[in-house]
Amino acid sequence: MLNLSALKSATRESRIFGGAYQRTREFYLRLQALDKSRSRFRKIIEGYWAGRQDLDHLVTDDRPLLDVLRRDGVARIDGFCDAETTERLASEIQADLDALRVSGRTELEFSYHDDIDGRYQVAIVPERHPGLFDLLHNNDRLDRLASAYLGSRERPLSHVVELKNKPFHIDRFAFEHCDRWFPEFKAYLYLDDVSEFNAPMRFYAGSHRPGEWRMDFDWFHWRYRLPKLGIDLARDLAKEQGFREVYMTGRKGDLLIADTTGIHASSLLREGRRLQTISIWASGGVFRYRYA
Ligand SMILES: O=C(O)CCC(=O)C(=O)O
Ligand SMILES: [Fe+2]
Repeated sequence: MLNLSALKSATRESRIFGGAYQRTREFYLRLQALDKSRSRFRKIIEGYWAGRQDLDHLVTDDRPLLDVLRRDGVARIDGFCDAETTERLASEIQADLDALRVSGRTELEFSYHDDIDGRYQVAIVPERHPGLFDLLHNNDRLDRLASAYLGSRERPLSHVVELKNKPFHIDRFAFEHCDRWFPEFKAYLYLDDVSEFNAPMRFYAGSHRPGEWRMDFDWFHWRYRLPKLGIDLARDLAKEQGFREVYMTGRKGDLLIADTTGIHASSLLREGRRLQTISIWASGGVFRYRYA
């Protein structure tokens, strides 16, 4: 039966709170319009680009890879680890995955992951995962590639193992976004085959390069918080700017490298699971922080 008085009070409340919400939103929009910090941000960005060094000599055999990364913002190293090594490395995290099945929630420095988004991360540490840590943390090839790409000598900032195992969950990265407003180099080691059915990352190739189109997003990110673009805006931009939306599938043992300053998002897990590691290299001094 329809409860009229409950309906009336719900309507009244939604009007009151809806109005408050609208006024708050307008207030923030006005505040942003008045915000004079855009020119300061522009100078910081220009300073960042001017401070980059030419470190191309660090890379010899991987030169074609560096070129692809510069062009597209994303590239794949097929068979980075052979099958046997991949199995051995994956076995190092089995105990953590078993523990996840019980607790269902993982906490990291800047975020937590739980059953709601069906995505879990565990930090890779030398005591628990010696082989994985050594492969990712003491990898001269990756340090050189990352440093040449970033234009500064860098070492990795962090490594995690990530599991996605809840089919049809919309996770927090489903919305198109750019992880940072200055370049970063991320490496993803696939510990599962990744097909169109188990959540390959979507990346807008070409969107990692600096450009006027992204100035407002980057400024907002620097000043307030990470903006989420969403699929419509991202696809409009792709059409306008000539970005190409690609699905980053691959095989177990492949390594995906990406500058996630470019627009990207997760895709839906339809079946099975996706297990991978994520490592981050980034410059930016005081702006260092982790956002996977
Ligand atoms: O899960 C994905 O495919 C994308 C996640 C993401 O946004 C990232 O790794 O930066
Ligand atoms: Fe991201």
